[in-house]
Amino acid sequence: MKKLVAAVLSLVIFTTAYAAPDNQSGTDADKPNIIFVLTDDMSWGEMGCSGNKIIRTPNLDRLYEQSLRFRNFHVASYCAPTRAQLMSGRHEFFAGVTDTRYERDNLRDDITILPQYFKQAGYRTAMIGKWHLASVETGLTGKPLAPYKRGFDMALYVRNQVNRFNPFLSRNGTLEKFEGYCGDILFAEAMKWIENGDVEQPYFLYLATSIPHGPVAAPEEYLALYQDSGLTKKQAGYYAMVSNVDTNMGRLMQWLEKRQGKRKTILIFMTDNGHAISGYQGAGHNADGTLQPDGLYNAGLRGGKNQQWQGGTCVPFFLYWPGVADAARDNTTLASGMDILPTFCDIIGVKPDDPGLQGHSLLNDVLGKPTSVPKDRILYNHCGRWTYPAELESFKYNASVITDRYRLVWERKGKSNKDAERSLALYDYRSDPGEKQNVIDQHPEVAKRLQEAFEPWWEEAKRGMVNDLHQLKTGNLIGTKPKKNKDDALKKRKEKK
Ligand SMILES: [Ca+2]
Repeated sequence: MKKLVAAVLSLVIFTTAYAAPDNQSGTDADKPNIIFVLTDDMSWGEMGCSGNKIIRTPNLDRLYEQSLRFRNFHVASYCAPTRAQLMSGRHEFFAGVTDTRYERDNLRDDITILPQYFKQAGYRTAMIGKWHLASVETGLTGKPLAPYKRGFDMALYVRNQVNRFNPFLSRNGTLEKFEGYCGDILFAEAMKWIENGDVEQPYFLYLATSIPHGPVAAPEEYLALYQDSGLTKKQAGYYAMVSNVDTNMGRLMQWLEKRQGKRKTILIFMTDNGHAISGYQGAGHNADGTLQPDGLYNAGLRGGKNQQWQGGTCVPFFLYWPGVADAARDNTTLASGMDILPTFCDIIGVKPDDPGLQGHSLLNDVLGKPTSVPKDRILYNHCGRWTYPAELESFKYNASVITDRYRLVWERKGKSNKDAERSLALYDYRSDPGEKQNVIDQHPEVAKRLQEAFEPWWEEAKRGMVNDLHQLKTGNLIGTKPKKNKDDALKKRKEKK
């Protein structure tokens, strides 16, 4: 009850103290700073606040207790596509991103991206850590893909994974060597960048760690936390990396508390996909998304990274905003990584100019007002990752369709992501978050409606896959050529005889 009173009070204070900026010029005293922390390969499962009895995350648990928590927030089930959603406000396919490599992680260069809107609003901008939206220097229309050439004043980054110890990082294109552990370095550099700025100017900081993604490596003091836990060495290392993130979040939060002045700072913590250590299926998960006997705690969700169930796409999203969202509050709006860009634009008073924008602003949700996300919203989750663009059509049903209540999944029967062996399943995830009960026979009309929605979506999505289309058009196909079907080859040989 106390929490509820605090939440209501904070809302009352907010509504009188804050008015969303309605102009697009220069700085504005009402514009808050925004710090957006994104971790890599970490899920609801890796936090004490969601019931994990082994892991140590006291700072994230504290943030959870003070934050607005989006409980039905979905991203792609793997790295680069989620980042494409965040930066573009589009589904990743419509932003050109269908994989983490093969030049299909290049965020198309003909759209305005998130930091550019912050620049329009007069913000100072930085990104620190893992970019993962550029395999090459320039995009298909010849524009640069590096973050410091796309709206970030300062980018201290690598294209993909930051080395765990003593990493090299590019600062606006110039390599710098650092001493120490990557998690500590990224957070320290973030605070340094804030400290060195003009206090009169609002800032946007995007801090994307490359942990706890594999390879597993963490400082001894964090490994020691789990030495008697009964975990395997790899599992303990994974948890140790999470605990390092947690410690650094604690440092950042304490530091911010001392600095909170007239201009408030929004702190967001989010992760880029579901549970994993490394590996294609999501460590500890079987092909059907169930946990292996020695798998790690997954907060009751089915599936992990690269998979199509809740555990692959439903990730933690905590938002802390002093005076606005600073008490425990759960929100269950069907939200998406695509919503970040329109939400931030709404907060800073900029109108996105992208006609292909697909996200919705969550500002109403943040303010505790009725959501502006349509009740009939449908999210399309697709784990692209075809190894060769010529075979993308045969991966068509490596997908799931999510509504406010249901999730339709084309579940594969075999090991391959191709479409040969699949069966349809429907889950009522609101009442069955672990997706144990297939209710397709009880609700065939829902399944039919979602299947019918998916078909035209896929045709449209293909038109957005500019990098795949370019490779197909030029014949310069990058990736692993599929092996010829052995049976066909055998048949042909027999026919010749
Ligand atoms: Ca990831």
